Amino acid sequence: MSMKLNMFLALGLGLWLSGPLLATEQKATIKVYGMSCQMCANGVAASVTNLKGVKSAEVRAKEGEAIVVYDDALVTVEQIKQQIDRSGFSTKPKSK
Ligand SMILES: [Cu+2]
Repeated sequence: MSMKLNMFLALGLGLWLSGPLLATEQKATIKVYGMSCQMCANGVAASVTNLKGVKSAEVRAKEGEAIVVYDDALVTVEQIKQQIDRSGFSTKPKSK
């Protein structure tokens, strides 16, 4: 079998295997730093749920975390984190 055909088969198999897995609902708990009250948390939640693919976001200021339910075929955790960073908070602890 040629190398090219092997690659083609491997890719096809990969797509076939990952297909059903791509459109699943995922739940991620993301650390959010800088929130001081529930108003902050509400702002983060509103911002995150604006993202396409995000089903819901439960943000707790006290715990400093966002529990996000999303469709991983439409949005990634990385994009959700970027959105949180854009909304004025941080997903990474501040370095001293
Ligand atoms: Cu606040």
